[in-house]
Amino acid sequence: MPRPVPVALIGQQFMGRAHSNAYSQAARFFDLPREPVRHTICGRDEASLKAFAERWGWAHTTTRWQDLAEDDAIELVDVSTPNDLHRAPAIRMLEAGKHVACEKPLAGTLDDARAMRDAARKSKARTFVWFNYRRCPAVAHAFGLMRKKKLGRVFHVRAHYLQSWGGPETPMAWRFRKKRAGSGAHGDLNAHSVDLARFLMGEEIAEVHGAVARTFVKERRDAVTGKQAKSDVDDCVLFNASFQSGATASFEASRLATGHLNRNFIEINGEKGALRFDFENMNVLWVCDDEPGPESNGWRRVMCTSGEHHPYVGNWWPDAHLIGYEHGFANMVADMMRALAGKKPAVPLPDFEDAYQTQRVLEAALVAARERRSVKLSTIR
Ligand code: SOE
Repeated sequence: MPRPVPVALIGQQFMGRAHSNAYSQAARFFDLPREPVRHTICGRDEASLKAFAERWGWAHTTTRWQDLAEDDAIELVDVSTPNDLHRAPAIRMLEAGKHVACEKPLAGTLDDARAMRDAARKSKARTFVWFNYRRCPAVAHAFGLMRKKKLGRVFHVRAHYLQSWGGPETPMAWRFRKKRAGSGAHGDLNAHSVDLARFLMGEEIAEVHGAVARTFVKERRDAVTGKQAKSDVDDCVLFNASFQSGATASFEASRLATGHLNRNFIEINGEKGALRFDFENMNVLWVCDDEPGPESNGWRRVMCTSGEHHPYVGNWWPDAHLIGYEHGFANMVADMMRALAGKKPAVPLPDFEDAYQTQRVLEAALVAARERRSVKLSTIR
């Protein structure tokens, strides 16, 4: 039996469920050098915590995240709280010598993200950030093609993450409060796109050339009080950027993109070919190259469902059987366990240092929008 990794998870909402499921599935499907054990679930709502623990297989519960730092049995703490509650627990856990896995974006503000990055630098513990889409097999396969330089010199990166659930009828939630979330669609969705773009390109963004941020829905009904409350985050942010190599990049995140549900889309155009991924069809990677010969060139729809050829797939079902949203999280748990055993993950895992670079790009876009100008990343620290 591989050495266990006792895990504590803070948060019992959407991500609390996604991560609980991943911790319970990973060791069933992967032969892991270390295995996650669901030790403690931490949440503020005591009334629902016991039922959550029972349903998702957590052995212990607590309503105080501070308890986790003092519990020697816990090795990895997963921070899956709203963005304003990442910094304090993450830093405290690192100081206590625990490994930390934090939800994205790393934080609601660049200050918080920097403090977390600094704490990680001082600690011997490992850090991970849940940029889950890196671990869709089609994206991980694209990463392999990019590392093999299949596209040659890259000219363009085109990313958008479009949702449509944020209309005026959607009630108030922490995601619409700047104090809690830091930003709206930007930190929620552009964070994923910027991470994917940096991950696939293997280089940093050097400059943001201009941005627009807009809040269309300024008030929402508070489901508890029934009163109108201020919705003060962006509903969309669009920006243009350059990579260090000179490749251009465009980003658009919106929660008001009528007709799109969860369109996490990225396309890369290079001198020898192009790649395209869309999460709404997540098992597919579109590839354009000159392989068939000039008479048949064009986009090929590659189903990334071959255990032999595509990362992670061989751990799940027989070839050609599709996987879904939750598998990306389980794939990430498998890679975290490999990393904690000193082994290589299937594709690189983002840590606090890496996620801080994404946060700098997000900040540069906000400055560009506010001050209506270009922003060099070297000025954002
Ligand atoms: C909601 O906008 C949300 O769940 C994001 O918070 C996730 O990060 C994204 O993966 C899907 O949409």
